[in-house]
Amino acid sequence: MGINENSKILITGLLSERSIAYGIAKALRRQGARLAFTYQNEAIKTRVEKLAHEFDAELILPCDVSSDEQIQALFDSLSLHWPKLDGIVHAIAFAPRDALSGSFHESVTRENFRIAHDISAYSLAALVKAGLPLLNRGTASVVALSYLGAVRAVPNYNVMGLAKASLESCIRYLAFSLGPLGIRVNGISAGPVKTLASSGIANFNQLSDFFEKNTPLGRMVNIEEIGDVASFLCSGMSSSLNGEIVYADGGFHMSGFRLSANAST
Ligand code: 0WE
Repeated sequence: MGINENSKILITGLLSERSIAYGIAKALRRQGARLAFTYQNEAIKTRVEKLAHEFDAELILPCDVSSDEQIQALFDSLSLHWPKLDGIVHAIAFAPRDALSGSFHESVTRENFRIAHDISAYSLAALVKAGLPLLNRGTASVVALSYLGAVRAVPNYNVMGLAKASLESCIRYLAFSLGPLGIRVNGISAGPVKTLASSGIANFNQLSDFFEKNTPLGRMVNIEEIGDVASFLCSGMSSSLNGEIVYADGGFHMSGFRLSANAST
């Protein structure tokens, strides 16, 4: 008997076997959850379907979160198979690539600010708003993925940091307004993971080297570990957590500095 036994959970953001959504699906499935997935567009449909089948996906539905119509259509279709839903996992982020390199003040534009916030932050509110009629009162749980760049200035992360700050605030406001309905909303601020989204990012290797050398656990976090945290947040094991941001980063965020490169000190 797993901690998510028979929970019906919608997972967004699955794109490859390195996606954080993949690690979350694996953990939730292992804990007994029943899963549905979204894919952004026809170009990635078959790819996502193949991955989703590994988790015995019951539904695989299109949803580009930049479209209100597609978000509504997602829950309309979902409700035909699942009249009720126990959780939503938000694992979607996007900023135009040129926004994610160089100095913030030079790379920021009105347009890349708008896109980053629309896709990475507003989409959480939009999904929860449209999915609310399906979410089980008293037990449902929403989980979204954030990153330290929301609360610290990280080189190159730039306008994505502002969008993650907005996402974290959105988590708190949703937690506040849905708490009385017994629906919880929490976030996971994960350490850096090499995914399709992060590969090819300027200086990502430098960033992960620095992370490994400076996080107390001395290693990267993997998507299975992030999945375990998500499974916990989706389960009744976390019934008292609401509006929380859980750092899955081996202690990186709370560290001041270290005195030597020796892993034992
Ligand atoms: O949130 C993220 C990355 C999200 C992301 C990635 C891309 C790459 C491809 C959003 N938009 C795009 N747009 C693209 O065109 N992370 C937490 C991973 C990440 O991304 C960084 C990081 C880290 C860590 C970018 C710069 C610096 C650090």
